[in-house]
Amino acid sequence: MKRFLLIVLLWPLAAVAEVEVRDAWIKQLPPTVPMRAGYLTLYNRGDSTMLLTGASSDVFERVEIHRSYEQDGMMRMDPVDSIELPANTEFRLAPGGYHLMMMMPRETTRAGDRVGLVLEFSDGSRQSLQMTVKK
Ligand SMILES: [Cu+2]
Repeated sequence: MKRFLLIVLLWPLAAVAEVEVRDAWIKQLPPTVPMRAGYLTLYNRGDSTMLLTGASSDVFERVEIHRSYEQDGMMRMDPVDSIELPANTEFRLAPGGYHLMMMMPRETTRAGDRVGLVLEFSDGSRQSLQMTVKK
């Protein structure tokens, strides 16, 4: 029993990830819209560069990393393989720039719902978190 408690108490320390994730959210859209953007802030607390290399969610068939940009007065977006996260640097995925393209929803979501997301990094680590659905 004592050993079990010790493991439980130590677990949160062991699980601290090198990249901190904050303010993860998705825009609420009707289920008929096949894609929506997800945003979050990443902070690399480590002392070496990390790459965000992928993401997945139980609620969406596919999640891609995209970059929005303006060209000839039109907003466009392209998939990218990864996002570079230099050591001790914050990186924001925000409207008008980088985002997670959440594609083909498997469920209807409503404002206030939480959607699970798994991020994959270049060191092989994964991080599970919740995104909040917002209007
Ligand atoms: Cu996109």
